[in-house]
This record gives sequence, structure tokens and C-alpha cells, in this order.
Amino acid sequence: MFQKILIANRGEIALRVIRACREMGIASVAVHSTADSDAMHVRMADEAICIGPPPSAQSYLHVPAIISACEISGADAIHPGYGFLSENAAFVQVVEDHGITFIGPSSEHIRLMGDKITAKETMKALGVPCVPGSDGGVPDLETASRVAEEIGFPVIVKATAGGGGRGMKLARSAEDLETAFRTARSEAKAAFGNDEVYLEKYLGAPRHIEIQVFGDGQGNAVHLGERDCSLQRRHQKVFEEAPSPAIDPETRARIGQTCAEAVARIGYRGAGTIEFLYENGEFYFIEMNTRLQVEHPVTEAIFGVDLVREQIRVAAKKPLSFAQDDLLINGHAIEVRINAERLPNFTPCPGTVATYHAPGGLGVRMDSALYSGYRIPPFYDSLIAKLIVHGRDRPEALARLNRALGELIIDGVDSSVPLFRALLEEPDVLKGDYTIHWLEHFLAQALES
Ligand code: MV4
Repeated sequence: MFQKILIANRGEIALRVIRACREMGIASVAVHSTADSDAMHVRMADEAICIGPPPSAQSYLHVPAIISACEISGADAIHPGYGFLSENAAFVQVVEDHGITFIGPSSEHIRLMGDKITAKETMKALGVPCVPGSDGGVPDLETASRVAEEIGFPVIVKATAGGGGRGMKLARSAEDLETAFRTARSEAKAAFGNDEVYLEKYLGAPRHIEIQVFGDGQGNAVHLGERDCSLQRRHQKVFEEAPSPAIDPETRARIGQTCAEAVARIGYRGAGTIEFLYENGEFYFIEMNTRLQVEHPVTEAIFGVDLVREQIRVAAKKPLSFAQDDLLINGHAIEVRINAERLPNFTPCPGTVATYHAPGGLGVRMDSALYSGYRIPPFYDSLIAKLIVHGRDRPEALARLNRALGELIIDGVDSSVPLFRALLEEPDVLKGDYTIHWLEHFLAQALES
């Protein structure tokens, strides 16, 4: 097992990894920018090293600084958290070249899934159901027209280097196709330096369902069911739950097994998430994320497992500590992402948190790096806390969420808490009756009145 792990991240996820390290008897090294000298992850780790000035490009994304911090501290492994360098194949290659273990998949698997066309081709060949569309890239408008006529409008043009909603253009009919194709290509070229695009049938009102998988890198893998992340605004998840109110046990077992077999066959190591659109009882693969996700705690809650501990174990070449048959769902979990932002426009709202008081009690988990008097720096993501509740069933989890939000105090900055209070008044949310468009419609309506 590792002696010392460096965490190449900040905020709540850095704390999450430090906690797992401590329970496993592994020393932790925090890295931080000069804007984060007073951050909680710096205080909580066994050691801390300043790696640069506030901008991420010069600190949390600066590969030589992170490698140097590893060498100086003698860390034998790096946990990347989510975001930052977590899905950067070139970084993983550098880490490995320095004889340091990357806690995550191989650089090859990251690269394979980072390119959305090769990801889809791989999944399709492994028997994972995909959205109908072009087989591979679409080089010109003639090909785009031919494919679109085959699959039928509306179609969506996506950048192979995109993902997470970046670099997509909708064509509702043949008249829209030329503009969609050209803008998708030129935007992809500008944003990613890669203008390759592909085409898919556009699904009108799906849910976003993602399957958590875990591989040991030796050809064994399990799935840990799904999360329903349909409630999003501008591709930012707001409210996530597990299990999905729309998936029954047989459906879960079937898609879960398909996903677990797929990642087992490619020899995948570590945590992964296979994203689907789910419409009219059918799953359509869209992307695979090769990292631990922000919303992993809802899966941890219902399965009673520690996914970060498991990531560390498989990175150290230990076998998975659970078999598929050990993984039984207990109850229901919901996460809300609390951002420092001002409604109604969700304007980022950094500043000093005068008073912070976390909710507690049965079935309540607060993952946050906040403390009273903390100054939220303006340089990074606006996520300041994740509130995760767990109940015996969905109604109990919803009641617990409402109760916990009532106990929470974050004074001094605006936050998205009022939005969650409003969501808990909505019959559709209480019924679990929503698609990926529900939240945008709700917000548009709320602004009218
Ligand atoms: C789609 C789609 C409809 N049809 N693909 C957006 C993020 C990226 N991961 C994929 N996305 C979409 N792909 C087809 N063929 C609709 C979306 C989409 C979406 C997906 C998940 C969650 C929220 C969304 C909001 C708008 C559009």
C-alpha cells in the first residue's frame, strides 16, 4: 500500500480524499495556490505545499509544479479528485514516467474515452446501446446530410473533443443542418483545436442516467447502479439522486451488467461513470467519464461503500473489496450542490462566509471545506458544499433534505439553497417526474412570475 498520497485538488474533494487516506493509515499531502493558503484542505492534510499563484493554469493545472511537490514530499501516488487534471491523459503519462502512481485509469483509457467518437465506437463494439448516428466522424456536409436523412431529423452535431455539453449544435430540420455543421466545426476548432464532429439523432425529452462502474485493471469489474442527474442548468448538475425514480431493479441489473462487462473487457482500472440518455424505456450511451464524480456520495450512501478507498486499493493493485453479489441497494439518497451564487442569474458570489453551521443527524452528510470566517476566493468553481441525505425510501430522503436545509447556516454570501427549498415544493420533483429540460423550464417560469 502507498505510504503517502498527494492530492492534486482543493475544496471539498480534497478533504474527501484526505479522509479516506487517514482511515487507511496513509499520509496526505495537500497542494495549494497562494489564494488557498487558508483553505481547509491545507489545514487538514498532514503536509501542504504551495504550488503557485491563484490562476489554476499556474497552480492546480501546472504539471511541473505538481510533480515537483510529489518529489519534494516523497509521495508515491497522486489522487486527482475531479476536474483539474483528473482526465488529462498527458498528465497521467508524465506521472507514470516519474514512477509515481496515478490513482485512476491508465492514460490509454482516459484518452480513449476523452475522444467521444472512439469512446462511442468502443462502447458500441462492447454491446453497450448507443444513440443512432454517424459511425465515426463526419468529414463534410454531404456526409452529414446523408446520415441525417438516414436517421431522421432532428439531429445533433457534436464535437469529438467536446463533452459535458460543450461543442454541440442542434439541427431541427434539413434547413438547419448546414449552419449547425459549420458552427459546430468552427467552434470545436477554436475551443479544442480539433474540428472533428459526429452526428446523432436528437432525443427530445430524455433523462440523464449514469451508471457507476468500478474495475480492478485485471479484467474484473462491478457496477453500482445508477444516478439520476436530470436536474441540470446549463449542463451544471443541481440535484442528483440514487436510485433513479425511473429505473426498476430488472432494468438496473440489465444495463448495469452490460456496463460492468464492457469495462471488464477493456481491463479498466478504477472508478468510471457511463452516461446515458434514457427515453421510452431505452438507454442510449453518450459519454464515459474516467474519474470520480462530484455526485459519487449518493452511490456511497445507498451501497454503503467508500469509493475513494476503493480507488486507492485498486491503484495499489489490490483486488476489489466487494463482488457484484455483495452490492445491495439500501434506501434512497439525494445530493444537492450548494454554490456561492446569486439567484436568479446564478452569478458567482465569492466573499467571506461570516457564519457556517452544517446540518447533522441521521442520514445527513455534508461534504464541504467551509468554516466560519472563510474567504471564498474568486478564482475557482463556485461549489462550496454538497449536502447528501440518505433515507429508507425516497419520501424519507426528501423530508430529510428539507429538514437538513433548515438547519444549514451559510451567512455572508448568497447560495443556491433557496432554489432547493423551491424545488422541494414542486409536485414533479416530489413525484420524481422530470427530464433533462425540467429545471430550465421551471426557472424560466419562476422568472416570469
Ligand atoms: C444529447 C441530447 C439529445 N440527444 N444527445 C448534453 C451534455 C452532453 N453530455 C450530452 N448532452 C446532450 N446530448 C442527443 N443525441 C441532449 C443533451 C442535453 C443534456 C444531456 C444531459 C443532461 C442535460 C442536458 C441538457 C441539454 C442537452
